[in-house]
Amino acid sequence: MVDLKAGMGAHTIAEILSEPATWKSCLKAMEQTGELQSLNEKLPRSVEWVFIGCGSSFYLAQAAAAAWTILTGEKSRAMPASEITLFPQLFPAACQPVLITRSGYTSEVLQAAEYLEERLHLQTLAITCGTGTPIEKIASYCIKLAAADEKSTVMTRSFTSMLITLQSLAAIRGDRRDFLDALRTLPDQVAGRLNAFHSTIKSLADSRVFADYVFLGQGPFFGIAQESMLKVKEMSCSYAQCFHTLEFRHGPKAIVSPETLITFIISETGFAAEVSVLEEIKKLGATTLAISNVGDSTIRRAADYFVELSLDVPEAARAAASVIPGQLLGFYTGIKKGLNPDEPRNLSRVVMLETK
Ligand code: F1P
Repeated sequence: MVDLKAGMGAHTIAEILSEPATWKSCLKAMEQTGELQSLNEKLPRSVEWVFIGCGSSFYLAQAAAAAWTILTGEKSRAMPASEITLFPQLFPAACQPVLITRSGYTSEVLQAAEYLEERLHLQTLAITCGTGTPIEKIASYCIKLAAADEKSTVMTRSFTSMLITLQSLAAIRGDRRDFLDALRTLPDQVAGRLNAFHSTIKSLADSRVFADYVFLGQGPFFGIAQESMLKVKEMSCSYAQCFHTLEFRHGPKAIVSPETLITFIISETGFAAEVSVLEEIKKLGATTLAISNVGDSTIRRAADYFVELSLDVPEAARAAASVIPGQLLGFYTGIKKGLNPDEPRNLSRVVMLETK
């Protein structure tokens, strides 16, 4: 499917296209160990859940927090790990902290974990794709998804696999049997759609490079829009921004021109309101990409490019699949600009800070 010059980005594209199979392995591993059920029994109820991370893992925390409240009815929020150690007064003392870190080595996450365990005496839950990592030693509980670990610097299958695993825990906590059953069907459904996503996004990226990439999403799709923005920044060194869809009218639409690609990750819940922003922004002359589970004539008219997810699962369960077009856009725009998505400029796979 993918013919790349000199293996440029070979790890990243292989890991993106391996997502459905990786999700299947992670879901199976969780079922076999039953660790999510036992965690659900051990972890406190009726407290706020605070999802914590850095970079992609912070945007994952945003998507996970939205899904947590939708599936359990419990309060939740997302915070970058640095906020906990720099402004501890902003952290809710009585809560269940969830530390998200692909590598298990990120300094801000380890510092936050030590502070929460040792100073606030909270039993933290960590989720990681690493094995034998420092976070495992600090956190009280740790979910490990070794099958989702990656060679590439940027997070792709680790992001979606950790999100789906946290959604599974939320569905168990919220007694949402239907959601768990739906998640089990997601890998095969997405495997059947991947070619369509791939060819639409590759033809978009091959057609042109934009001066500015904007990603819009609401609810459980805002964190997904954030992560899609980061993928385009990291892999193609392009200028990219993210907003809540309806917030785009309140000022940011001033940047709209044919040089701006505006990507709408459209929810089912806010469909009418979000599509009316798409129509308005198209009239202002933007180039538009719409990602939605189903498309109607309005979307097909107002979107220059359209990715129809067409997944038979509840809305929140579509979050992981809806980030794949952004991953592919970042990848192919990087390739088009002659960059190697496996080695993004200025980036390292893990941010480890010197301790003063
Ligand atoms: C994740 C992260 C990535 C970023 C870069 C540096 O850290 O911030 O999001 O793309 O690769 O690391 P973690 O999840 O390993 O803590």
